[in-house]
Amino acid sequence: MPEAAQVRIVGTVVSTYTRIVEITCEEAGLTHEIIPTPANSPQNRHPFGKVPVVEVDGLELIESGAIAHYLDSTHNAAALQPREPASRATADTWIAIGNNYLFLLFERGLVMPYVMHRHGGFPLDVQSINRALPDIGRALGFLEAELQRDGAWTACGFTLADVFLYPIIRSLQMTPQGAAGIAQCDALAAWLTLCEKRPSIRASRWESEK
Ligand SMILES: N[C@@H](CCC(=O)N[C@@H](CS)C(=O)NCC(=O)O)C(=O)O
Repeated sequence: MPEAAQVRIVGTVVSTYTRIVEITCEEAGLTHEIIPTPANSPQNRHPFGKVPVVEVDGLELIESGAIAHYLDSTHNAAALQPREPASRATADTWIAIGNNYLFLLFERGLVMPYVMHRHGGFPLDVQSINRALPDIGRALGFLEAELQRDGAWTACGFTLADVFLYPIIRSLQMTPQGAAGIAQCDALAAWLTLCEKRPSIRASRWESEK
């Protein structure tokens, strides 16, 4: 009988946050499987109807930040978390920026309108897109300036900051306006290309990227 995966990821298969957990598992060398479950279905045990919910080590965990820190700390010698407190604060700041501002802005402004159009057959919500484009442009300008100045999100190589920011920014790049905006950001585009060389990023590619 095949051995059970060490990590069960209950969530939608094509999801930014499911992918964040997948990348963390890949980095930690943890076997994992996705139990396809829509966010707002009765089977989903997240109290606020979000995905993913993760089962690992006899625990049930929610919230990608808590999940990623747990997996990395317990199964990867915290290799994705800077040891030094100031650098760790920088990594955590980027995770918070990704979760609290970038994800919501990109998801509502471009990613979901295109998902609904391409996969749901709905007319493209041009109004929402046009409303969000100035803020998305400003966010990309901010990210580009930070990367131009520092060369990386932290001074500690590939960290959880990269794990969180990659799927958030990559999903934006998969929309026409997102791709055009990112193409104008040399440092950001180069960082995405660098991430794509990493086995954990390649192993977690969405079907639409293959
Ligand atoms: N704070 C949650 C956010 C997770 C999240 O927003 N997941 C999205 C999928 S990528 C979701 O569940 N969306 C469904 C919804 O909001 O109804 C976390 O960090 O895990």
